[in-house]
Amino acid sequence: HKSRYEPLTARALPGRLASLKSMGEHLGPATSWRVREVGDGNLNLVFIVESDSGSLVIKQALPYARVVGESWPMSLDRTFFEYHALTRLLARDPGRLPALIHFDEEQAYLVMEHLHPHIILRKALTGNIRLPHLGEHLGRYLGRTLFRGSDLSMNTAERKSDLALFSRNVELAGITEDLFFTDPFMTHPRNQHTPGLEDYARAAREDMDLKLAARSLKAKFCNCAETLLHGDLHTGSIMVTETDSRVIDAEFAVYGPMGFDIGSLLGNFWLAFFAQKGHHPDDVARDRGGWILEVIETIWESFFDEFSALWRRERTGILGGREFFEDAQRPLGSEIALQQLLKQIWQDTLGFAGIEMHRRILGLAHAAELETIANVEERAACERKSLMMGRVLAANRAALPDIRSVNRMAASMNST
Ligand code: SR1
Ligand code: MG
Repeated sequence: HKSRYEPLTARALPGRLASLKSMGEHLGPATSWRVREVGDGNLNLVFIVESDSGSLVIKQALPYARVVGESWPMSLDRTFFEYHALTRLLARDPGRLPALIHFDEEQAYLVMEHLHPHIILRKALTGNIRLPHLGEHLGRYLGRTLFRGSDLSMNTAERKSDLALFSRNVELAGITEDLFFTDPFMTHPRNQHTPGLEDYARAAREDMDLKLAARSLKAKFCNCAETLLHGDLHTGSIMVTETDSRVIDAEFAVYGPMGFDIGSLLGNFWLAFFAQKGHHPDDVARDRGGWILEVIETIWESFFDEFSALWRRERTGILGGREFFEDAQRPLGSEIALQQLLKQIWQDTLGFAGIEMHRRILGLAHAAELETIANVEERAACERKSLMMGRVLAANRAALPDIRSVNRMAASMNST
């Protein structure tokens, strides 16, 4: 029934959405709406609609990948999955994502709260704008959504039905399988990299330990349906002000390992850290780029604390109901099980971060923090350090004990 779908344009939008009750309630009559298209992501159209009464965002899927064009057809279903993911994630961490106003399945668009004066986190990182609450917001978001979307929290019927629903998000899961775990470690026409990185690109294709790590992490992503993931949690999927942080763009949502969301996010933060030298060399020389490492540490620690707190007070699901350890070993058994799980999530996190750091430099979709370094030699220098770090994270993940020592390694790699 998608034959009646038509992409919106800024000019046509007021006429086409005029009869939508929720739009009228927020914005008043369509004749007063001002519309601009602002999408700068890889896939979709994004419109901001403003009037004297307020503003809203409309996000509409295109039947192809915007970043490549019509030669890469893509189904419109991703809006359906984003809608369902948004409802779940909002319930699990209220207020940390934009409010949902309306979903139109046939036209594949969502109407959402317009976040302003928020900016995309990638821009804040590149601009060296400090965000004092960011680490805590994101760590708590990860703890809550990853715990509450899992067997630790959900009952059998709810969990199996969501697993089945999000298992149908096959097209976007397939993109992740290819773009994260496969393309960067082989020759592929979709790959691109900064001139000067040929030796590193070749090394990534020939490095057996790295390729084995990529393969086993891909297997984990495909086979370990541990929780409902955001699925594309990078620094372009977060909008910020000094006091607020919001997670957007959950269309890649799928059941997968908890470490995938955490690792994707931390990998992008480490990329932003290495990119700082290309944007603010004087600050980095005075060691002020280190604030990004502090955010990384806070994210992991806040995730750890929130997840542990939920484990202790909210373990109502299929896996490890509270009565399971109700014997002489309680609470010891429960605490040991928690520490075992957190250790596994930690190692997965590092592995996925290392893979994300490779694919954002050697694959199709790059990170704006690095891409906006105009001097090609400087950019390549930042990217080499990122790849060195990413390799250690992916291949040596079992040997890295804690977030502080990993950050010390990042700082020392950046000091040369
Ligand atoms: C064709 S899609 C490329 C990338 O853009 C999205 O934001 C995801 O990160 C995906 O891997
Ligand atoms: Mg996105």
